[in-house]
Amino acid sequence: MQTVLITGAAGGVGTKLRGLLKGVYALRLSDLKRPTDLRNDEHFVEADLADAKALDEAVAGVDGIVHLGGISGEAPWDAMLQSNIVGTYNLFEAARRHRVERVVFASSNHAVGFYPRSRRIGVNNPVRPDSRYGVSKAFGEAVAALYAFKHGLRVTCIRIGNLTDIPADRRRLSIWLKPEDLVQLVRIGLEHPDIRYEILFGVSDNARGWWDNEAAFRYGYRPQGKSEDFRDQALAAQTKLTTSPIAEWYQGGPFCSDEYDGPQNPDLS
Ligand code: NAI
Ligand code: 15L
Repeated sequence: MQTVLITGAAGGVGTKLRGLLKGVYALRLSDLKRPTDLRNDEHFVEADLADAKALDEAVAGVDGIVHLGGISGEAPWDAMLQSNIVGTYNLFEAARRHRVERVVFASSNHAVGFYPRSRRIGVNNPVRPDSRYGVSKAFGEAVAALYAFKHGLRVTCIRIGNLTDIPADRRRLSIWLKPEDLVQLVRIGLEHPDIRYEILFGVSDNARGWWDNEAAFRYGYRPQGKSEDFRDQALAAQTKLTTSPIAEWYQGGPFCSDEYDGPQNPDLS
């Protein structure tokens, strides 16, 4: 059985994955803070991603890494710089030093948030980050490519839409990711023999989807989640939200409208 390190294991996605990957891999968990529900049979290593030395203990001896750790929304630059930029660089550098073969990087839809909802995009469209957070994910995808092509790691970047049990609102009807579908994508990244460097979209089989996930399908991804099954709940939740024309226009939603001081009637290309 492969030994797999999950960084950010105390977070929302990490907590789901810990349960769903139990028995599939021998898991090692890492985070800034110990998960409150850590069981006796789980192996935890406390490490700040910004501390290269601390990462050594977490990474040594693993076959693969699922890198979820870091700031998961918009934040001031200094914090983003340490956790997501320095932290992600340190993670890949530790993986190289310890000869870890595979890394799955949790990227985000916010690396491409400034595409209008009317456009269908694929992984060959240039990044259009919608926030400092989105910039940090575009950086992570670039570092991942460097370590794949220069140092021989096998790396999969998953641009996650939104992982929840059910889609939370109208925008999430387009980007929802069922937890079990993320497991499929993670397993492709950790096991598929043909992976060198890929960007895949972390999205379920949503009728309102915006992303061409052809690469994922080529690797055998068969998403089971269908957001339309939850349409009524999501649209009911939407009526309680305050939103704005910019947030509604772009795929990144509020990440686009927060701090926005560009044209109020942007070129809609
Ligand atoms: P979360 O915020 O719940 O968990 C992130 C974890 O990373 C936290 O437990 C935190 O303590 C840890 N962390 C933060 N800075 C750290 C540092 N410097 N060193 C070590 N650990 C640190 O986030 P969530 O929702 O679990 O997301 C996991 C990953 O997936 C994140 O990278 C996020 O950007 C990405 N993602 C998540 C999406 C979602 O729908 N939840 C959507 C798109 C991307
Ligand atoms: C993300 O990247 C965030 O980590 C998550 O908390 C959600 O905000 C998600 O994107 C989203 O776009 O809904």
